[in-house]
Amino acid sequence: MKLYVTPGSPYARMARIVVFEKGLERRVEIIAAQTRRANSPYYGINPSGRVPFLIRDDGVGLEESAVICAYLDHLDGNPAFDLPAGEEQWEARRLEGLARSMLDGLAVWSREILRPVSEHSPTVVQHEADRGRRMADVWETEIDHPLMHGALNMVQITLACALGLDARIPEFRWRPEHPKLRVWFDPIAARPSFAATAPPSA
Ligand SMILES: N[C@@H](CCC(=O)N[C@@H](CS)C(=O)NCC(=O)O)C(=O)O
Repeated sequence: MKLYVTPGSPYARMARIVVFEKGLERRVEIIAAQTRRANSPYYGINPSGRVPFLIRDDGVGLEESAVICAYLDHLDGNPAFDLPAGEEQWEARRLEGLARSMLDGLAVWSREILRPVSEHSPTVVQHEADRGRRMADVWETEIDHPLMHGALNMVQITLACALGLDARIPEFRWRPEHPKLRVWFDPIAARPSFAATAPPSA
């Protein structure tokens, strides 16, 4: 299989983490895609131009980090990161939505500051900075939830990839005012799968 990524994409990082955690390095070739470039040859592979993108062994392409992570996790018939089913699923899905929402905002912020300075929108930057701060405050409380502890799951992976965007966004300084998040994040960030996929600083 081929997994198209960029080194700074938090969504691609989620898929790369699952590859590592599931020991799929020999089955999944990681390929750097040229995104956000006019006429990139990558558009011939994935017309949306987004990463992550997984080309399965049967040649079928999959988009969306959540779908790709679930596919890779289920390959061995023994999924490790699935969220609970039954009545418990609603709590799990609520938290997954909250983590994804934070990640989506931070991804917009990091993209905005990567554009040429003359194209930065102060309005977008302020909006996302405010959102990022509010979401870190929410997570400082939600981090006590039992699902955020114990075996790694998709909510934990999503939140850790969101918080790890501080490497790309110097102004996203969540650490000083969120001590519980810090204590939660540091051991996760030290896992080999997270260390190997840490985003380069912008
Ligand atoms: N909802 C998608 C988001 C993927 C996404 O937005 N990826 C960004 C990188 S962080 C991308 O490929 N951008 C390239 C572009 O917009 O052309 C997912 O979860 O996989």
